[in-house]
Amino acid sequence: MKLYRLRYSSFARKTQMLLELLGLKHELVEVNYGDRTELAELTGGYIYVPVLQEDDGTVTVDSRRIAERLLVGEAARKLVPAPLQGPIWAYADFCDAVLEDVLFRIASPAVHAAWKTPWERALYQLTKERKFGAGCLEAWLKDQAALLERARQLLQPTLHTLEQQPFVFGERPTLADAALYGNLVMMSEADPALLRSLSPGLIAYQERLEAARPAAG
Ligand SMILES: N[C@@H](CCC(=O)N[C@@H](CS)C(=O)NCC(=O)O)C(=O)O
Repeated sequence: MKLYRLRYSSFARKTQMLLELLGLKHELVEVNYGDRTELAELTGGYIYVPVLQEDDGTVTVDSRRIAERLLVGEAARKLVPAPLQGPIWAYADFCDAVLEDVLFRIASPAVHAAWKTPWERALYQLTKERKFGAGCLEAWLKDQAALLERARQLLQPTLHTLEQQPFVFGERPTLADAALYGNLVMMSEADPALLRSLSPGLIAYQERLEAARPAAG
């Protein structure tokens, strides 16, 4: 199968971690920011990431729908084990909505600065400003200390949990960890210093989850 992603996308990196935890062989396709022809043709016009194309040609868009499709049978028993299906999905949704809403504002100015060409930076800025208003990237950079403090508050209960057990729901990784990881890797891809300033404990957790992936076959 093929996973279309942008390296800094929390939703794409969550999906990639799910595939890795499940030991599903896949090819990563780093989407060209300014030319999404392949993606548009594949999906009929949806050009967000992630998009998953399975070997039989089935195409699924939206990370939650991809997770719902992947997490059935043995895969669900592994990454959404009973009786915790409800809390695990709810924690993943918290990561994708509440947590992401703060963390992407912290990461976005650095993602913007990292684009190599002026037109990529301009296009990135345009997509953000059309949704969040003119000057949003500068405003988020200016408010970074307050945004980091809000993120620490949101993550504090999780950090307490992770002081007592290796993963969010216990001894083994679940969908919840993949969703949290997606958000953390968005931060470290933007600027590793950002994740460190959020909490050094999260770097150790990120490495622990990466080490828990089965070896690629
Ligand atoms: N609800 C979607 C959200 C997907 C999404 O917003 N993806 C962003 C990256 S995080 C994207 O593709 N943005 C396009 C762009 O930046 O041009 C999901 O969970 O997959």
